[in-house]
Amino acid sequence: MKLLILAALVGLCLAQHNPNTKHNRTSIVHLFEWRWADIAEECERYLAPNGYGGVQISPPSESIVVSNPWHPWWQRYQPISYNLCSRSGTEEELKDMITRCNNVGVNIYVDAVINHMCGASGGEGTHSSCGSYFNAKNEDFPSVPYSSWDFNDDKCKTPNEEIESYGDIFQVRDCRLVSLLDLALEKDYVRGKVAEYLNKLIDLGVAGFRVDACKHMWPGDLTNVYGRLKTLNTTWFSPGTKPFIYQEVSASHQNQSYLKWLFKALTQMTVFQVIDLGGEPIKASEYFELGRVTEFKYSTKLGKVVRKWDKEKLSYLKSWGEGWGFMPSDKAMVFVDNHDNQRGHAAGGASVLTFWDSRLYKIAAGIMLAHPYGVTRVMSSYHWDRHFVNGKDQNDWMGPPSNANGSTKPVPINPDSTCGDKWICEHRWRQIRNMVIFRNVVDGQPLSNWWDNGNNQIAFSRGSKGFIVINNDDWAMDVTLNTSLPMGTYCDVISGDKSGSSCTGKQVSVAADGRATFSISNTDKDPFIAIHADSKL
Ligand code: QV4
Ligand code: CA
Repeated sequence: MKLLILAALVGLCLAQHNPNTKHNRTSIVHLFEWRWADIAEECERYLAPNGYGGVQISPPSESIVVSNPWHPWWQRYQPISYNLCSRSGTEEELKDMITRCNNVGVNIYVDAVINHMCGASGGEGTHSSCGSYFNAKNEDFPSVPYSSWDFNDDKCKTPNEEIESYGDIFQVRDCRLVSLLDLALEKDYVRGKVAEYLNKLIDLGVAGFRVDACKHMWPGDLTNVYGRLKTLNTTWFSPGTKPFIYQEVSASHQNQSYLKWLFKALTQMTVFQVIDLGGEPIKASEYFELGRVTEFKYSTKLGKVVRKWDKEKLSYLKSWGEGWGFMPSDKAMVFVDNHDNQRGHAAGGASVLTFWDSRLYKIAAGIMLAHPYGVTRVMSSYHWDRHFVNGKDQNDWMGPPSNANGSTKPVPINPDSTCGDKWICEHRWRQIRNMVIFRNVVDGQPLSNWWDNGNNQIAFSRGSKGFIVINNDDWAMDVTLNTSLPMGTYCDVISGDKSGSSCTGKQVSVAADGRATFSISNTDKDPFIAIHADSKL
């Protein structure tokens, strides 16, 4: 019996569902399109001191370089080889970053693009990030090497090799996603090459992978590839630790020009079946055994609730999580927005909140980070010039701040600790950073003391470690609530910071019986208050 329990525990510790974060840190930040050199600095000067557990980096593999449009961010989702030079830097810089982040206890998670290589019309030549030769038409990628034998062409049954219907699981997995040459992951050779790439990164010290486009790969093929992975580098992780794996299984794909989409939708009714989130035959649950899965419904629904669309209210969050039809918490990776849905790519829709709606965005991030559901990922974006025509952003392709030759600019840090040069750095916003710390402090504590006004004022505690109160109604709130926190004066980490024995924001005094009075005006800069064990004065 004892042995069985031990075996179960070991199994749990080894699971690929565990982010392997250190020092009780719980959240990951996606430093979208950041250079390796800047990430290394950020780990040391900001992420470690502020309790971030890890960084999701943009794909480090060699990719195509697109010049029309001008160096779009999405070129990095079109691999040319598994060489490690990219728009974010050289292999040396990548190694240096992984080492320096690990040395301060911040994990690195790699965005792994293994479903495909570049698009069929990617041309030929050396317009690739390490300068490797390739020929897309002949499916020739000599620096892997892959040749036409290594792609799914024969398996795909559509006339032009494209995925035409998301209602057909064979098409979704064996045909091309927006013309991207689809790898034959059933082949031992291809599996071996992909595993070799991932293992090289494991040797360098990464803690896990965000696996791109998992819906387009058979779970059986992924089982095989993951089965070939090494355990993590013992310089930084305990022996036998498996890489953390979180798989991108997004809901429907709608990345076509609106007219093209409308035409298809009208001529081929099947398209309608796949537009809604969760309406497709491929289910996220097929991937649960293998690792965590991105819960896109979380992002869409949270946006609706905070925007109060579709008659949604904050009080409905009482059953937030599985109660909303989301996947089990221990399988979920959650986020307010991601690099796709913040710019209208892929699933999510208009409700998704982003830095463009900063006040509501902070409320949403606050809810996500205070609530126990899932592993949380904070988005860190750059600004681009949005230009809407008929509801579609014509500039959704725009890459990060860059120099005239297309190279990515560094991230400058202003004296007030915000970022300059169009880097948004949501992860440095006081309200978000302090809620990341809140989540670390309350980790493992149950959600308790739920309170709501039946509308858009809510509050809850996490055991006796933290308490959050939100007013998203159009009127002021003045309530006395049970917090379960020990008696004392606490610094509200949303309106300010605790510094030494004083507080730069609102103060909350909790009485001996655990009760405290909260006043939040609907016109407050940020209409919520959060206090926790470490913000006690
Ligand atoms: C276009 C047409 C095709 C045509 C082709 C040929 O759309 O119909 O056949 O030209 O000329 C880019 C362009 C896209 C272009 C394609 C190939 O935007 O217009 O096809 O390149 O040249 C990102 C972007 C895509 C981009 C892709 C590759 O979002 O726009 O395509 O990178 O550069 C579904 C999936 C999900 C996916 C999501 C976007 O199930 O897995 O769509 N999400 C992930 C990533 C995402 C990435 C990919 C997958 C692909 O998060 O960022 O797509 O790796 O929901
Ligand atoms: Ca595929």
